[in-house]
Amino acid sequence: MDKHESSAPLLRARYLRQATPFCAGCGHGIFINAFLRAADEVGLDFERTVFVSGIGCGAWVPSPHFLADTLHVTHGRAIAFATGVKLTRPELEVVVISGDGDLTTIGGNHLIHAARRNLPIKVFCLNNWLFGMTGGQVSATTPPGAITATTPGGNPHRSFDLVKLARGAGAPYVARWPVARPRWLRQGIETALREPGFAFVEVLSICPTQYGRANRGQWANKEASLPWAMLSWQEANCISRRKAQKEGAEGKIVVGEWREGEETWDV
Ligand SMILES: Cc1ncc(C[n+]2csc(CCOP(=O)(O)OP(=O)(O)O)c2C)c(N)n1
Ligand code: SF4
Ligand SMILES: [Mg+2]
Repeated sequence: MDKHESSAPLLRARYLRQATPFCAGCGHGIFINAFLRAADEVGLDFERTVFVSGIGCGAWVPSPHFLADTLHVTHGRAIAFATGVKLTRPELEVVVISGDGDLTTIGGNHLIHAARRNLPIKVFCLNNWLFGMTGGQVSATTPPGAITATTPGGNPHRSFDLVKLARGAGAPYVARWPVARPRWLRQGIETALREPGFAFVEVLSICPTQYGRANRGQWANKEASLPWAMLSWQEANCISRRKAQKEGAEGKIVVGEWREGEETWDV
C-alpha cells in the first residue's frame, strides 16, 4: 500500500475546512487529493502559507476549502494579488491555484510578468481546456476544433502551449502533469513546492460536465462513464518527457518538468 493512502482521513481533517463542490468525476478533485498529499510530504505549513485564486471551478480548490488563509479574488487577477502578498510578506509561502481561463486567458499578462520577474511563488494552473464554471466557453487552451458553448462549429484558433508560454516568459521551473497519473502529479507538486523561485505547473485536468459532454466523439472508450473515458484518453495520450526523447512524441502531449539551463526545451 502506498504510504500516503492510510492517512487520507487525517489529511482531510488537517487541511480541509469543508467538502468540495465539484461535479462527480471532475479532475480538480483528483488535484486536491494529490496536492494535499504533496503538501503534507514536503511539510508545507498552512499557518505560513497564503493561497490565492481567481474565479472559476479551479479557483474553488483552495478557497474556501483549505484550512489556511485563502484569497479568492477578481477573475484573472490571482497572480496580481499574489504578487502583492509576496512583496509585502516575503516570509510567507504564496501558492496560486486557479484555472486556465483565469490564469492564462483573462489573466495571461500577470502570468508572463511573474515568470519574467522570477517572483518566488508557486502557480498551479488547472487546465481543463475551457471555462467550466460559466457554461463551457472557449479559452486560450481549448484545442483547435474542440466544441465549446462559444465554438459550436469547432474552435477555429490555436491554443497556448502553457509550458512553452511560461518558459518563453522566463520561468526557471515549468512542469506539466496529468490528473490521470496521480502519482506523477503528486511527485511533481512536491518538486514544485520545493523550488526556490517561480514555479509554474500546468495540471491537465478534466471537465466531464462541460468539455466531456460537448466532445463525446473524442473519447475512445464509449462504454465507460464520461470521467473514466476522459481519464483513459489522457492516460493513453500523455507521454513522459523521457520516453518522448527516445521515441518521439508525434500526436502526444508531453508531460514532465523543464528547468532553466537545460540545453533543449523542445521535448
Ligand atoms: C471580470 C470577469 N469576467 C468574467 C467572469 C465570468 N467568469 C467566471 S469564472 C470564468 C472562467 C473560469 O474558467 P477557468 O478559469 O478555466 O476555470 P474552470 O471553471 O474551467 O475550472 C469566467 C469567464 C467574471 N467572474 N469576471
Ligand atoms: S463544471 Fe467542470 S470544472 Fe466545474 S466542477 Fe463540474 S466538471 Fe469540474
Ligand atoms: Mg478551465
